[in-house]
Amino acid sequence: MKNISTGLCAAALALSGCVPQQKDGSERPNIIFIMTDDHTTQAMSCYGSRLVRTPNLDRIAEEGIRFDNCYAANALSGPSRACILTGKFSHENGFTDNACTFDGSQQTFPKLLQKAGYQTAIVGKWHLISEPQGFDHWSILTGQEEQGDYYDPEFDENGKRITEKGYVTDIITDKAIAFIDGRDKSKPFCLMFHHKAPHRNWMPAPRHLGMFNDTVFQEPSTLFDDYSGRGRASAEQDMSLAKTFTEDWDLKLMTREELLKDTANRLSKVYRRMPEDVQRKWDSVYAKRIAEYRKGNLKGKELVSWKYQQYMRDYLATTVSVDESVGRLMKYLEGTGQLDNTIIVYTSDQGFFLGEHGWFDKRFMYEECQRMPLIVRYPKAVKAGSVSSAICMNVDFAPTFLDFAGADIPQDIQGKSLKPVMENGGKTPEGWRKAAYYHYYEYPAEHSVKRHYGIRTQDFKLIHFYNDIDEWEMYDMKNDPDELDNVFGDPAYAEKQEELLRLLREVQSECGDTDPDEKEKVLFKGDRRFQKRS
Ligand code: SGN
Ligand code: CA
Repeated sequence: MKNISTGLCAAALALSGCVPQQKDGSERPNIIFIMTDDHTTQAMSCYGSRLVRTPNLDRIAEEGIRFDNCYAANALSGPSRACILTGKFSHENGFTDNACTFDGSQQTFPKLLQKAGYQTAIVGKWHLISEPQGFDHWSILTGQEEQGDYYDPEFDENGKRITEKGYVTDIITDKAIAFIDGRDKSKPFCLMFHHKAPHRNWMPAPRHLGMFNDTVFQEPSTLFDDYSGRGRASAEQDMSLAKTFTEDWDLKLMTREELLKDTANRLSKVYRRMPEDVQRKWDSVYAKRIAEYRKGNLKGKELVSWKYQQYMRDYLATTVSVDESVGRLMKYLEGTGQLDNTIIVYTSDQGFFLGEHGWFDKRFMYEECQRMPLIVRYPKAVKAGSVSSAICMNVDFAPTFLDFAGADIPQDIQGKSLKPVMENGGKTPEGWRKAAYYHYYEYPAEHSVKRHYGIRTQDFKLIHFYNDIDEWEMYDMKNDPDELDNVFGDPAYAEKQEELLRLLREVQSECGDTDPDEKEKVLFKGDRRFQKRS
C-alpha cells in the first residue's frame, strides 16, 4: 500500500478532525465489512448472474477486486460468523453449529482493532447468542432465534431492547450510516454491517413486493437432479423444492383471512408485524400466486418449476434491497469524502442453492454454498477491475483487516492476510495455500445434511461424509463443475485421489482438526477407498 502523508490527505478528512495514522506515519483506513445472510454469487451480476442485476455491488467489483475462489470453512450462519471474528476454524473457536453459544471472552479481530485504536461497531444480524464483546457500539437483531424479523424488527442496542418501524434492510442501513456519522472522528473505525436479507423466508421490502411477478427465471440445469452418481448424503437431505419447501412459510400461500385467523402460524405472526397498507399490498401481490396454486393442476416437475419461479421472485426481490443499501452507503461515503479512505468489503456468511440440485438452503460442501461472494473496494491498495483466483477463506478476513490497520496478527490466527493478494492485482502469492478446508457439523438437524469435511483445491474437491454414513466423494471441478459425477474410487483418478487424501491429512493436521478416535480411523480405511463405484 502506498503511504499517504497527512499533508496529502483529502480535505474532507482533514476537516473532519485529526487523521489517525499508522506507526510509519501512513493513514489508517476505515473498514466497512458488509455481510448479507445467504446472498450467493449466482445472484450477483458481477459474478455473471443469469437472474438479476446488482449495479451497486458491481461497482465495488469494478472499482476494486473480485475474489472468485473464496470459501466458507463451515457454510452456516453462526459458524461462519465465528470463523470471521476469530480468524480460526470451528473446532478452534468452538462454534461448530447454530446451537452453540459463542465464547465472547476469546480473541476476535474487533477486540484487536479496538486495542489498536479503532472505534468498532456492529449493526444487524449477529446470531452468536452471547453479548457482543469488542464493540464500542452494537445494535443487533433479536427475535426468531436471533434471525430477526423483516418487518418492524427488534434490536438489542447496547443492551437495550428496541423495536424499529420499517423494513429490516433499510433500518440496518440507517443504523450503519448513523454510526459513521456520529463516530469519534479522532479514530479510524471498523463497522460490521450485517444484513438479514436474503435469509429464508425471503420477505421483500414493500416497494419491491411483486417486482418480479412477470419475470420468468431461467432454471438451473440441475433442478431435476436425481442424485445418481453420488452417495446417500445428497439423496437423504431435507432441503428440496419438491419436498421441503412449505406452502405457507416459503410459498406464502395464505389469504388475508387465513393469515388473520390462524394466529399460531409463523407466516401469520410476521404478516401481523406489517403495517396495514403493506399487508394490503402483500395481499394483492400474492393473490395471483394463491389462485394459480389452488387451481390444483400443477403436478410433478411442473410443480417444482413453478415453486422455483416463486422462490426466485421472493429471494431476488430481497436482494434488491441489499443492493440499494450498498448504493446508499457508497453515496453517503462519497458525499462526505470518506469513500477512498475506507476499505469496503462485501460478502455473505455463505452461498446458497437457488434451485441447483433441486435445493434451497446451504450446509453442503458443494460449490453453490461453500463458495462465498467476496468483493473489496479500496483504491489506495487495490487496482480497479482486479480479479483473483487465489483460494481464500472466511478465516482470512480477520488477519486481512489487522494487516491493513497496521496491527500485529497474533500467531494463533489460522487465516492468511489477503492484503498481498489485493496489492498485487489479485495474483496468487508464492507459497499460497493449495486447498480450502471445510468441516460441517450440524447433524442430525434441520435440512438433514450429514456431517462432512473435505478440501477444495483449484481443480478438485474431496469430501468425506464421516458419521452416520461413511462415504467419500471426489469431483473433478474443471470437467464437472456441477458436481454430478463422484469419481472417488474411479481407477482413472487413483493417483489424484491419493494426492488429495494426502493433502487433506496435511491440511487437517496443520489446522489441528484431527480426531484420532473417529476421523483418522475412517480416513485410513485403506482399500475401501479404491472400491469400485456402484
Ligand atoms: C432457519 C431456517 C433454515 C436455515 C437456518 C439456518 N428455517 O432455521 O432454513 O437453514 O435458519 O440459517 S426457518 O423455517 O426458520 O426459515 S442460518 O443462515 O442462520 O445459518
Ligand atoms: Ca446464512
